[in-house]
Amino acid sequence: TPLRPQRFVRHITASSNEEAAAKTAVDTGGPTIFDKIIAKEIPSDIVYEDDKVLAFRDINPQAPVHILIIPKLRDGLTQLSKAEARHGEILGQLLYASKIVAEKEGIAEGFRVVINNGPDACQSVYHLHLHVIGGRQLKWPPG
Ligand code: TR5
Repeated sequence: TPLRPQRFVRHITASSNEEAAAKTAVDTGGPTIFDKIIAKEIPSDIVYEDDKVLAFRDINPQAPVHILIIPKLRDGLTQLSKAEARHGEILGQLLYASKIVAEKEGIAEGFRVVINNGPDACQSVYHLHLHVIGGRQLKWPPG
């Protein structure tokens, strides 16, 4: 029998609702839920904010500390793979904000920063975001 393309095999083995949902999410370039969070039309638990970035607690935390850091201006950055040289500054600001957030949360000694890019990485919201995860012993490799 012919081999099935790996992509298909991975799609039918999605092991959680989140994974399955992420498989259906596509990068349309349209507005996302994060626009409403930035506009404060939807409440969020903000832990850090400056003129360029916003950090707030993930609604479905995967660890005692699970914070999302997003650029306030998406500027084409629906996902990391859309990054261009002009995004260098905001990318640096997001990464630097992860350190500030880790310190604020008391996890600077051990934390993880994750960016899920695209369906195969289970990205579900197409507005670039860093996950800052910690507060427990994290496993490696991630799933
Ligand atoms: O799967 P990716 O990497 O795209 O991460 C998206 C993250 O956004 C997930 O960890 C979700 O739990 C999180 N998320 C989704 C919503 C949401 C949120 N975090 C805070 N507040 C949220 N609201 C109000 N609505 C969401 N749909």
